[in-house]
Amino acid sequence: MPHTAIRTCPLCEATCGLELTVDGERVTHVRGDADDVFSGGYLCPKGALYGELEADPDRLTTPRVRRDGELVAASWDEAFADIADRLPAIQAEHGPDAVAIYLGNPNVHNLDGQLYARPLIKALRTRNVHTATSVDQLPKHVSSGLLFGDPLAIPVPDIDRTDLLVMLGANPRVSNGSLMTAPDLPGRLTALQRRGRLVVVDPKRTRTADRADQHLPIVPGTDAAWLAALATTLAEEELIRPPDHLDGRVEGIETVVAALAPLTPEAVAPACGIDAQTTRQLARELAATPRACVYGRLGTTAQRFGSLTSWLVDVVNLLSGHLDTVGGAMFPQPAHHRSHRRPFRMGRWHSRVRGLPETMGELPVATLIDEITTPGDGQVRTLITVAGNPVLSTPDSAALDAAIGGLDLVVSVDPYLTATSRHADVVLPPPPTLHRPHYDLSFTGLAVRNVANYSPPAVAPDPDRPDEWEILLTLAAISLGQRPPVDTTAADTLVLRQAVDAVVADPAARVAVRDTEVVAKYLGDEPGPDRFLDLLLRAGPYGDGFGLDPDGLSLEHLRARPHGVDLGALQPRLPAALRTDSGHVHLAPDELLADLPRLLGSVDARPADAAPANVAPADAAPANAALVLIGRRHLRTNNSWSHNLAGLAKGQQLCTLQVHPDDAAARGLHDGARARVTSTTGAVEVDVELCDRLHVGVVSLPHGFGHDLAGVEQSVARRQGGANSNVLTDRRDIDAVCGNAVLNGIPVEVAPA
Ligand SMILES: Nc1nc2c(c(=O)[nH]1)N[C@H]1C(S)=C(S)[C@@H](COP(=O)(O)OP(=O)(O)OC[C@H]3O[C@@H](n4cnc5c(=O)[nH]c(N)nc54)[C@H](O)[C@@H]3O)O[C@H]1N2
Ligand SMILES: Nc1nc2c(c(=O)[nH]1)N[C@H]1C(S)=C(S)[C@@H](COP(=O)(O)OP(=O)(O)OC[C@H]3O[C@@H](n4cnc5c(=O)[nH]c(N)nc54)[C@H](O)[C@@H]3O)O[C@H]1N2
Ligand code: SF4
Ligand SMILES: [Mo]
Repeated sequence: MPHTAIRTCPLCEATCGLELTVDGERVTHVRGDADDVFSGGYLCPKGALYGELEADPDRLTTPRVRRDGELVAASWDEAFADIADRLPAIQAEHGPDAVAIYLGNPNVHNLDGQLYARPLIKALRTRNVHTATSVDQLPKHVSSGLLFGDPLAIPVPDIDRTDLLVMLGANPRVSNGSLMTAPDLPGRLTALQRRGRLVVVDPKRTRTADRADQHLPIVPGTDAAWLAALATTLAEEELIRPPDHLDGRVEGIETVVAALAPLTPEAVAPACGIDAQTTRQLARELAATPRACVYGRLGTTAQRFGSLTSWLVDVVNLLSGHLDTVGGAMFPQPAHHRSHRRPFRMGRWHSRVRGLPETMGELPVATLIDEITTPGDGQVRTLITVAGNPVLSTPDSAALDAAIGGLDLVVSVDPYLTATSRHADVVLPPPPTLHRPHYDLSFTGLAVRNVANYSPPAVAPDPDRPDEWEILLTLAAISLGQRPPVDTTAADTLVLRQAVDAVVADPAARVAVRDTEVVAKYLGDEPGPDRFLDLLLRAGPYGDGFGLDPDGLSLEHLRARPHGVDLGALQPRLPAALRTDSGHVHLAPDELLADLPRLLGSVDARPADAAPANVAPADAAPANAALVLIGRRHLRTNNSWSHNLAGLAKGQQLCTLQVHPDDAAARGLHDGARARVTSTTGAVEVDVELCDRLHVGVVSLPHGFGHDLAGVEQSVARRQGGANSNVLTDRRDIDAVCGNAVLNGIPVEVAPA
C-alpha cells in the first residue's frame, strides 16, 4: 500500500517541505507540503524529481573494490577489510598528514555528515582537511570570525521585512538562495518588490536581475571596491549611523573610514563600471531607508577579493544602521545547541607546501594538488572523499585528476562512480536519503525565520546496509587501528558520551541536572543520529532542558509535528552573540586591513608607497586574454551530481559558453559554434550560446560538467557532454586572506575550435 511521507528536501539550502507518495521503496509522487511551516507548499523542478534521483539505477547498492585495475562489486566486510589492510600502514609509515580528507557539499545537507564527519576527522588526526567551503563561502566565515568572533555567525537578509535589498553576486531565482535559507525565494522577492526595492549587482542580467527594480552590471571582481565606495560615501556625506543598541560596542569605525577613504565612487567608477552618481544615490538610499540590507553571495566570495568583499558587506550594513536590526542583516537563532566557541583565530597552522592558513580546522582545497605532488615529509598519499567530487568542483581539475590518479589509496563515500570516485580503491555507497532521518543543522543557522523541522526515514532502513554514520564511524575506528567488523554501537556511544560531556560542561546549554549519566539516560540506547540530535535540541535555546521546560523542544516534540515548528521571526542578537575577546564588534581586523593595498592597487587608487597590485597570476596569462570567465547555475542542476537525471536536463545542453554577441562577432563565433576556451591552466571545447545579458568582455560557463571520463558510471550524465569549467580555474589564483578558490573572473581566450 502506498503511504504518504512528509520530508524536508535535502537538495538545496531552501529546505522545502515535501509530501511524498511512497510505494514500497519508491517515491511515486512528489508535492510541496502545503502545511510546512516554512515553505507552505513551494516546490522547484529539482525537488519534484527527488524520487527519480533516489531511484537512479546508476546508484551503487554495494561497495566496489579495485581488483586488477577494475572496480568490482564487493561485500561491506571485504571493502572495510581492504581499507584496514592499507590505511593504518600508510599512517604508521608516513604520519597522519599523509592522509587527506575532502568533504563535499551534500555533507551539510545530511544529518549523518553533520554529526559524524567530525569524529572521523578527529580520528584521522590529519591537518589535510579540505571541504567544499574553500570553493564557496570560506571568506564569509573569515569575516564573521574576525568581526564577531564566531565564524558561524553569518548575518542573513531579513528578507520578509526589508524594504531595500542590495544583492551582489547571487541569483536566488535560480539557486533558490544561499547563506539565506528561505523556501520560495521567488515569492519572497516578489513580495519584497511590492513593498520596496530590489537592486541586483551582477555582471550578468540574470533571472533575478531581470526582474529586479535596478540592475547594476558590475565588472567581475570589483565588488569590494564598489562596496568601499558606498562606505566612503556614507562617511563623506555624514550618514554613518550604527544601530543604537551597538553604541559603544563597535571598535574601529574611524580606522575603517580612513583606510577606505581613497575608494570614492568617482575613483572606483572606471574599474567597477558603475557611475559615481548611481553609487552615491544608493548609499544615500541605504542610509535613509529604515529597513534595508546589503547581501553578497557566491559571486562575491569565490572571487579574488572574497574576504574583503564579505567584510565590506557587513561594514556597509553596520555603518548604515542595518546590522542586527529588523529588516536588515540579522543573526538567526537555530534550535540546536552550539558549543560555546572560543574567539575565532585563523592560521593556527599552515599548509605544508604553500603556507596557506588554516581556518575552522581546514586548509584551502586549492592547494590539495600541491600537497599530493610535492615530495617530502607529510606528503599526501591517501585521499578520503565524503560526498564530494573535487575533480569537477575544485580548481585546476586536470592536474587534480592526474594527482588523485597517482595516490597510494583513495576511498570514496559516494553513491555514484563519479569523475572523482572512479579513482577510488574502495567506494562505499551510503543508503538513499529516504532511508535516513533528516534535520538541517546547518541551514537552520542561516534561515530567515527560526524554524525546526525533523523528518523520520520515509522507508525502513535496509538491515544489510550500513547507514552513512556507520560508514563514517567504521572509517574512524579503522584509522585508529581497529580491525573490522567495528562495533558501531559502541563507537557511537563513545562519541555521544563526549558530546554529552561537552554539553553538560557548557554553561550556555540548557540542562536541568549537569550530570552525564542523567543526560545519557534521557537519550536512550538506540545508536545513531537521532539521539545525538535529541541531545542538541533539548540543550538548545528552545529545548526542554531535560526537565527544565516540559513544552520545550525535543526530538519527540518534533516527531509529533511533521510540518515543522515555527520559532518566530529573527530577533536582534548582539551584543550577546559576540564571541570576540572584547565582547565588541571588531570592524577593522588587521588580517583584512592588510589586504587593502591589493584592493587599492587593483583600481589604481593605490597610495604611492603601497605594494604593487597582485590581481591575477600574471606569469602565465594567455597573451590576448581579453575576456573573463564567470560561472552560472541552472534551475535544473545541482552542482555536479544531478546531471544523471534524464528528467532534469530534458535533453537540453546546459553546459554552453555564453558569449556576448559583440565579443562573439569579434572572434568569428556564432550561436552553436564550437569554441576553444583557454586559460592559464588548460583548455576546453564547448558550444557557444550568444547571450546579450552579459557584460561585454565577460563569458559564462557552468561548473560540474565533463562527466564523460573512463570509469564514470553515470550513463545519462556521460551522454550529456559539456566540459569541466574547473580545468580553466587556477589553483594559484586565490583570495589572499584565506585561500578560497577564485572561480569567477578567470582570464580566458576564446577562439573557434
Ligand atoms: N567553477 C566553479 N566551480 C565550483 C562552483 C562554481 O560556482 N564554479 N561552485 C562551488 C560550490 S558553491 C560548491 S558547494 C562545490 C560543490 O563541490 P562538491 O561538494 O565537491 O561537489 P558536488 O557536485 O556537490 O558533489 C557531491 C557528491 O556527493 C555525492 N552525494 C550526494 N548525496 C550524498 C550523500 O548523501 N552521501 C554521500 N556520501 N555522498 C553523496 C554525489 O554523488 C556527488 O558525487 O562546487 C564548487 N565548484
Ligand atoms: N539550481 C541550482 N541551485 C543551486 C545550486 C546548483 O548547482 N543549481 N548550487 C547550490 C550551491 S552549492 C550554492 S553555493 C548556491 C549558490 O547560490 P548563488 O550565490 O545564488 O549562486 P549563483 O547562482 O552561482 O550566482 C552567482 C552570481 O554571481 C555572479 N557573479 C560572478 N562573478 C561576479 C562578481 O565578480 N561580482 C558580482 N557581483 N557577481 C558575480 C554570477 O553572474 C551569478 O549570477 O546555489 C545552490 N543552489
Ligand atoms: S528549492 Fe531546493 S529545497 Fe526546495 S524543492 Fe527545490 S531543491 Fe528542494
Ligand atoms: Mo556551494
